[in-house]
Amino acid sequence: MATITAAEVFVTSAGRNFVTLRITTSDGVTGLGDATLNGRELSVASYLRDHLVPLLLGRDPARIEDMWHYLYKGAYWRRGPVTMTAIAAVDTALWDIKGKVAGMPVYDLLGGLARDGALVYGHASGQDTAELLDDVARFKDLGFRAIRAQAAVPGSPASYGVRHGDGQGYEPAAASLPDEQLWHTEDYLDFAPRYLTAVRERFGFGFHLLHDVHHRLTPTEAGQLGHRLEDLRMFWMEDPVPAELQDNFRQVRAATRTPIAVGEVFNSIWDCEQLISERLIDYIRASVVHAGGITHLRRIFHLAELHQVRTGSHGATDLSPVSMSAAVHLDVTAANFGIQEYMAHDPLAFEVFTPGYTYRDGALYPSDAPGLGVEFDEKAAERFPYDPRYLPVSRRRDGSVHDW
Ligand code: CS2
Ligand code: MG
Repeated sequence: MATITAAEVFVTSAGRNFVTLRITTSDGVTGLGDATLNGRELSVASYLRDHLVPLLLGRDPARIEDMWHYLYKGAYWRRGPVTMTAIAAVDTALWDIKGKVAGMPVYDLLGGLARDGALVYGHASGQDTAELLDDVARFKDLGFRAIRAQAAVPGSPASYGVRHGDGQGYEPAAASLPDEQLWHTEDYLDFAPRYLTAVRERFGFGFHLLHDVHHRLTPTEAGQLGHRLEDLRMFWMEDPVPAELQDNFRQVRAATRTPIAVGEVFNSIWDCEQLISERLIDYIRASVVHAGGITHLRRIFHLAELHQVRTGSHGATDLSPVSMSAAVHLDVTAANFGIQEYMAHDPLAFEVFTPGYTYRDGALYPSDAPGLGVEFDEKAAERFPYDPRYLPVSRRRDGSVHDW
C-alpha cells in the first residue's frame, strides 16, 4: 500500500494569488489541489500547513472517501469557506493521484463521458451600454454561445463585473486594502433591465444571456427585477439575494419565472439542501475548490439531479487552473450539467500552471491524460511572491455597508 510522504502548500501570485497543494506518495505519484480563497488565501494555506498536513503523512492516498470524512468530522468545527477549501484541496489532489495510479483521466473514474465538452459562458461588460454591446459582439466572435452581461451603473464609479483592460476576465480583488465602492439599488434597478434589453434587441435570442446581481437585492427587489427580465429569456439571474436565509428564495421564486442561479459562495450541501429540494433555484453554482472537492461537489450534483436542478459551477479567475481542470472533469460526466463559468486567466498564470482543459467553440474539453491533466511548475511559482489583495466593500449613499 502506498502512503502519503509529502504535502506541500504553494502560495504564488502568477497574475493573481493562488494557493496550491501538492501531495506526493511513496510510489512517487503526485496530485494537485486548488486551495485559493480570494482575499483570505493565507488562512487556507495555514489551515493546510499547520493543521492538515501533519494528519496526511503516512495515510493511504487511495482512501479518498475515508479521508474526506476524517478531515470533515475530525475537525469538530464543521463547514465554512476556509475549512471546506482546505478539505477540497486534499480531496482534489487525491482524485488526481487515483487517476494517475489507475492510468485513467478523472472523468473516467467518475463514470465516463456524458458529453465531450462542457458549455461555458464568457463575461461581456462595459462602462456604458454601447461598450457592453461591443463586448458582447467580441465574445460572440470568440465563439461563446453563452454570455454574461454587466454594465457600469451611471453614477456608481465602480460597478460589479465591469472589466478593466482587454482580457476576458474580471478581477475584483485588485487593491491592497478593500476598495469601498458606492452602491445605489434604485439606480441599478432602473438601468440593468435597460442594458439587458439592449443586448437582446441588438443580438436577438440565438445565444444564452446571463446576468449576475451579486447578492445585492432584497427578495422583493429581486422579484421585481426577475419579473422585468422575463421577456428577455435570461439563462439565469445569479445571486439575486444574499443566500444565508434560504427561505428568502421562496418569495423571489413566487415573483418571477426568470431562472435563478446561486451557490458560488456555498461550501457544503447543507448550504443548498433546501434551495435544491424545494426547487427554489434552477442552477447550483457550488465549485470544486470551495465546496469540499470532487467528492462533496459530486454529492451536491446528485441531490440537484434528483430535483431537476442543473449545475452551473463558479469559474472566475480566482479559481486556479487546478480546480478548473477538476470542474471540467465533473462537468463532462454530470447528467444534470447546465453550464460552466469560464474566465480565461491572466497569461502569467500559465507560466506556473499547465491546465487540464482546452477552450474550443464555446466549450471546455478535459485532458484525457491520467488524473486531472494539470501541471504545476514550482520553480516558476517562486518567481511570483504572494501579493495581498482584497475584495471590495460596497457602501450605500448613507455610508452604511451593503452586500458587495
Ligand atoms: C462572480 C465572481 O464569477 C462570478 O460570478 O460572482 O467574480 C466573484 O465576484 C469572485 O469570484 C469573488 O472572488
Ligand atoms: Mg457570481
